[in-house]
Amino acid sequence: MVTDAAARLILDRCDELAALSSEPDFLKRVHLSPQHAAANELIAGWMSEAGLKTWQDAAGNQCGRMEGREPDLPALLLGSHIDTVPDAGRYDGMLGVLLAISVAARIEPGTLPFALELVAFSDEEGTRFGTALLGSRAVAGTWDDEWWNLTDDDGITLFEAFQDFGLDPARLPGAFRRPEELIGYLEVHIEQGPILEDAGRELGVVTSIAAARRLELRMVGKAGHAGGTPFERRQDALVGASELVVEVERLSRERGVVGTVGKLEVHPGGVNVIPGLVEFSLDLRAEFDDDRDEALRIIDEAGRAIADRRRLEFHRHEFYRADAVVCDLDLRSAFEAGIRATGDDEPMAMWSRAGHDGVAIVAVTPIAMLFLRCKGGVSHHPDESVTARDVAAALTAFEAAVRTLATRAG
Ligand code: HGY
Ligand code: MN
Ligand code: MN
Repeated sequence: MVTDAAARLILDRCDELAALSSEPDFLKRVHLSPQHAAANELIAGWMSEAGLKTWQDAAGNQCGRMEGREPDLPALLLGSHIDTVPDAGRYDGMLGVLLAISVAARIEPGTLPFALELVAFSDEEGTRFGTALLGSRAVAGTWDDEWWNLTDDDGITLFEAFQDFGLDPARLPGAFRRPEELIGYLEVHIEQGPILEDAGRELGVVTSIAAARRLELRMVGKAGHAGGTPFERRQDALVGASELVVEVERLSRERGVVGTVGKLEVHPGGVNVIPGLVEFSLDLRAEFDDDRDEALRIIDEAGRAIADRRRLEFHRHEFYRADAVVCDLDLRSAFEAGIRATGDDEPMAMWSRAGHDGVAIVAVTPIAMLFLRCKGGVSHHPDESVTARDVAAALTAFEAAVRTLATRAG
């Protein structure tokens, strides 16, 4: 049985990682940053203490491996991500990596019928370059060389960021894993929503990961004098964009999808100038691809209608798309056995409204996820929090799931 001391160790390590931030007043750790390098080093030390051989792969992911009964067996991969959104909580991603390390520390090396590999993915959020899952898509071998030209807010390309980090872009294919090297991927993550807490459950098993699309939207009007321009002559890009923002929420509620406008920039941005241009983001998710795509079609239609009515132009550019991913039933049943090992005889199942690295990894091996509740369902916020008791339950379930797969594999 897992002690609270084991849970406390994990929470203390989350606190240590939370100190590795590019910002003094809040947590932000992005892909290929000095903070990412420091986090990899800290995690490599903990992986090594747990009995793993460690390396940083050609994409900047921190990896570890424990051999099974014989050398070079295919591996069960455990992991999550260590990058964050701006002003993040300290458990989104990191908790899953640290739980995986604690599971490995509880397994006797050389005893499993498969190898155990751990990975701390370097970029699940996409905070620095916009496109997400750059670490896990390298592992999955689904890399797009177009991404080398992505730039961050300082105009640094992904290619240059690799070099600055000490990685050689030409050697990226070294990170690609082949299906025959892996037997599956397990990830434990905070739910990032209130469903488990509202149901009074510590843990839940994930059925599928949301279908998602992310777009940049633009409303183009005409800047003008805030005093002298009569309303009937205005082409106010901000009023047009605002109508669409409210419509995204209304349509999402009506259609049971999840649309969010998280970024919005007004140009030219003068207090006495009618906005001529608004650039804003759309993050759209649904349980199924068709629901996502139909909702986007309707939002697009609404944007055009608002633009027509207000003599504006409406433009959209998609920069991220991930179709819904179904979790593997065998791996999922191992997590259900894990939940039962904590005394919960009716494991709760739910689809993940949040995206995860498993969306990329499923291209190379089957995946499954276990959720643990987080206080108030809060995430992507410094108030993100979990209890030691729930972390202990998650560690018990995670270890039991690995041992269940080992027993099945004989
Ligand atoms: O946005 C998400 O769903 C994830 O936290 N990256
Ligand atoms: Mn996140
Ligand atoms: Mn996450």
